[in-house]
Amino acid sequence: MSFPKIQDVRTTQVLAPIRRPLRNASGFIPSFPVVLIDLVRDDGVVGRAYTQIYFAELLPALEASIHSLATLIKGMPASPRDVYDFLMRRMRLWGVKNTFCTAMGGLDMALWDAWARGRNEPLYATLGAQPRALKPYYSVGLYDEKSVIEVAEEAVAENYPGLKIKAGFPTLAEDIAAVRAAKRVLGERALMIDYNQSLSVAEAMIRCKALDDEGLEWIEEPIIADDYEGNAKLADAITTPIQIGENFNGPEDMHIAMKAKAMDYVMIDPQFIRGVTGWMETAAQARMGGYEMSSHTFVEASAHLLCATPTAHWLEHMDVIGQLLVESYPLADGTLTPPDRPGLGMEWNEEMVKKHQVGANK
Ligand code: SMN
Ligand code: MG
Repeated sequence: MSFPKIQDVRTTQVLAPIRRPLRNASGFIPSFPVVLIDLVRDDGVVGRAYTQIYFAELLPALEASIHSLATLIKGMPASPRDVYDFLMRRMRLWGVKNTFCTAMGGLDMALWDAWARGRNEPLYATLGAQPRALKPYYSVGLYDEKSVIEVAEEAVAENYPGLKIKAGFPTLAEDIAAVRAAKRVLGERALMIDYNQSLSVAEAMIRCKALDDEGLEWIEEPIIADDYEGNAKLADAITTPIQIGENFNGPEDMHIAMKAKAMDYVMIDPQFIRGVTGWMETAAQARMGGYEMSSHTFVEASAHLLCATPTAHWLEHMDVIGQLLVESYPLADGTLTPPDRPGLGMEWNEEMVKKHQVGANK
């Protein structure tokens, strides 16, 4: 059997408008800097995916990384697993971390999208899974005791079974006040908080202990993400589950974090985990270790991937590129099921993309 080959990789830098600008304890994201990827195969199938970076200033570097890797794989058979293995070998001396990691994740997602489109089936089906009604939570930024009421009401009005807010105010009292105010509105719905790595281990120990009886679904990234030893101490001392994983650079980091017992739950990011291929390698580890696995951003790819994840937990619903898509991924009755369109099911809304495009050929 001969496989179609990778002919071209085209990219577009955009600043994707988001519903609520995202403030967290470590920075501010007014709109989402994203690189859209169109991977063209020589049989005419185009695979679509995107990558994101948190600061507009870094967007050109992300786009350049995608093109650098693309030059290495052009002309190769467009088999996602073979391309993944080839790049891991070819990049061994330099490593595939950070921006190259996300670039590779984006290319891998585009290759899988093309693969599934070529078979005229949704990605979940290509992965041998059925569509599932996933549990989405509404994910927003840092809101204090007063302003959190409006977002919590939004979550309830839209029937999300959960809400995640950022934490990490100057004082613990402010964190607790925001949590309690949100809880009052949410009732039985889940509440998660995310410190975005802003605390020292000592401070995290104090704050997490103080928050331990607030009925939180999880406490996310209280300290530096790859301080696995520190995370393990917290996970041991705190009853509320400690959640990490969005900063895992590839499935190798899941392996290391599991060995360190660094978390109770895991949530991985489709680009940072290195695409569909890296996700499936991590999902297998999560099953072995018995870890409930949630997703980080990338609603579209995550929706398909969680259907093929044995320990699937929550779907993070932070709509980064919904406004740039022809059709988005709506909630129904408080659940989200991936669409049965071919591949990931994303088509660019050209008009909106043009409007938000960055760079010379606008
Ligand atoms: C987050 C960080 C950066 C961009 C988007 C989202 C956050 C999360 O850590 O978990 O939602
Ligand atoms: Mg987070």
